Amino acid sequence: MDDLKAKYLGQIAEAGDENALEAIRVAAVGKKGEVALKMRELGKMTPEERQVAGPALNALKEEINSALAAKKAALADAALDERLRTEWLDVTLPGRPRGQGTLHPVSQASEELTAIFAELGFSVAEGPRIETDWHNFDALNIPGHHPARAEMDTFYMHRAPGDNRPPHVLRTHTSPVQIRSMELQGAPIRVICPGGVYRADYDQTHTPMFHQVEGLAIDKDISMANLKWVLEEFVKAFFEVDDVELRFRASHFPFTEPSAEVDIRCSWEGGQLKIGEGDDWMEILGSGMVHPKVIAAGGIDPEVYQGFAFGIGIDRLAMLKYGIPDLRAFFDSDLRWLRHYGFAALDMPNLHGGLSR
Ligand code: 2NL
Repeated sequence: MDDLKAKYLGQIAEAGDENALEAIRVAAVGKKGEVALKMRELGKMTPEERQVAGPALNALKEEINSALAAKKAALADAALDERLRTEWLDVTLPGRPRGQGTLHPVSQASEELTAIFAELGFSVAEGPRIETDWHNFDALNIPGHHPARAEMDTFYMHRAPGDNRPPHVLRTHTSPVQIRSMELQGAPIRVICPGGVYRADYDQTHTPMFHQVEGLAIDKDISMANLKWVLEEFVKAFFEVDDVELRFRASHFPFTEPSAEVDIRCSWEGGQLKIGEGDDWMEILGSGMVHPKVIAAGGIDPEVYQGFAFGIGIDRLAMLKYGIPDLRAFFDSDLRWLRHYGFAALDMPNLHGGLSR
């Protein structure tokens, strides 16, 4: 019996894992283990022998069981120690940096010019991009036969078969938003309408969707002098120059009379654009005094009220301001060119969506 005890306690001490321990348990104190076999022999013993051997076997069984339990606990402790040693986590490590998005330059330009016109007393209006042909064309004194209405320039929406009403269009300018603003608000009114517009045109300098801001000011004695001052203030603020010279060239739009295209004095010396100095002129917008028919279409009496309007391409303004040479950059969805050109908005808090546009 002492041999048995020495054998199993020795094996238990040597056991390297729980599986080894279990094998020892089965062999020693299992139902068919060595201790059980010995117990079966008790029946053949004399009562005197049995009185000694019985308690001794029970004591041996208990000793082996408690040695097994102690070793099992020791193995678990060792395993935990090993995990604590190898699986530690440095909670003081800084987080992994995440890729950062930025405002699109067109959004940035749009927010900047909205803020500038707000200081000049203009509110902001938005409208649908799918328009009635009346709001997009008729109200703006663009007649049915005008080339702007040609299939080539305008995206027309489909009508259901048998529905013979005129089709809706993707707005070709934001002027219809101004018509809607006049309808809603009446006169006097000062409003700008920035947003995306659509024309069926695609080449190196035209994309089928681009962005425009139109402005409208109507009151009893608004004149072209007011238009000139507002545009000067806008150009100075937007391009961050102290002074600027504007040149009005006679032009023609169906919705204004008289109409003028506006150039700003600039220089391209060394390929670098400087605004407000030099001998070159750069066209930046179209404008004029709102045609009386357009004022009437907005539900305002043209005998009492008059006003100016203008339209500017935001995409080109953004390109000029941030030095982006290629229109296609706007459609790349790629931040590399933005970083390359040192776009200032990368360093600015995101104001987008904070403005009602
Ligand atoms: C351009 C520049 C322009 C307008 C847009 C306008 C809007 C209303 C009434 C009268 Cl509601 N005019 N917008 C005026 C002049 C120019 O856009 O180059 N357009 C083809």
